[in-house]
Amino acid sequence: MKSLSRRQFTKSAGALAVSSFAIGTAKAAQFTYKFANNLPLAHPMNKRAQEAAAKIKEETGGRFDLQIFPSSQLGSDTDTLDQVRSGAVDFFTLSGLILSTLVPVAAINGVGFAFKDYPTVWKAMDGKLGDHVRGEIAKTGSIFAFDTMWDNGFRQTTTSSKPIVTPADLVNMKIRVPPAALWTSMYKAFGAAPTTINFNEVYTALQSKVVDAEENPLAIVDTAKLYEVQKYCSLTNHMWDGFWFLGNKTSWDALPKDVQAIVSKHINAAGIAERADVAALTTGLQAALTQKGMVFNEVAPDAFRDKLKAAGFYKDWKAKFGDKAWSTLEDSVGALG
Ligand code: X2X
Repeated sequence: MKSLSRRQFTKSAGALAVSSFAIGTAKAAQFTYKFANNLPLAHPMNKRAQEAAAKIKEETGGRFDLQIFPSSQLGSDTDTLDQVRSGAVDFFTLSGLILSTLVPVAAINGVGFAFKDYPTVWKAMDGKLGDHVRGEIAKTGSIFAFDTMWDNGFRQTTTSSKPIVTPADLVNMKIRVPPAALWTSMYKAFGAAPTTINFNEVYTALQSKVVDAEENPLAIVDTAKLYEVQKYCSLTNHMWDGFWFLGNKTSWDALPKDVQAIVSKHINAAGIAERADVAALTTGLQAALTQKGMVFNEVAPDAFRDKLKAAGFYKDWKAKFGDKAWSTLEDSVGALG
């Protein structure tokens, strides 16, 4: 939220300007907004957000200060979703699947083995499928999503116990899943034993063997140092996951139009740059993580897809998402289930 009302700012601006001229101190920002996320500082998301913050500050002449809170510093994803709805935080990047606890259709990009590659992902998320989800997010009235979705990545499966080569290897596997019905449902369909844990507790849960497995894109396995507590990395590519850059509607509406335009321009551009970073990182990370001791293997995805099909996973989720959303997904990725 803004730190000073407009009237307070006008009253104090003169004094601040004089003192900053005289002693060279920075002017206090008129708007200080909080951006919370669950990723480590080293992840491209935070690097690009920091760059965007600097550009926004410069282009608004210091009026807008974007404060970044990485690594779930302000709370777990579940807590932070409440905070962005209430306005306690102004911006929050959240996986569409977790957002589905509030906006059910937002989980749709996470349908198992739906997306085959990045061109297909961005065509859908920058096109009709993304528009549909963004529209549903706006209908909440409390939050909205920026135009550019940020990349999390294609998710891979890590374990401390054994590689996942066929779907049978997942049976009874104690695997951590993020807090979202689609994730739990998918691992139940595989016959695994999924446990819901917010990301800020994943490292410890793996270390203490509360769970033996988790799944995340390589950029996270690396930057969150999950390789320290996981041995095997199976390239299952079972789902593509992205972050909606969410804003609190009331906070946003309190900004002058020119500030809004500068903030959205730089946030959306940072999202595009972050996509390229994650894609570039992913190609080199298998070698880097192998050096750090992880053992990689590939899988035949058809066997996993067939297992989900046989368990009724696609049929169930088509019914939950509804025909319209499902056909928008299938228009992008081809027939499912
Ligand atoms: O919680 C996770 O695993 C993460 C970081 O990938 C998400 O935000 C969904």
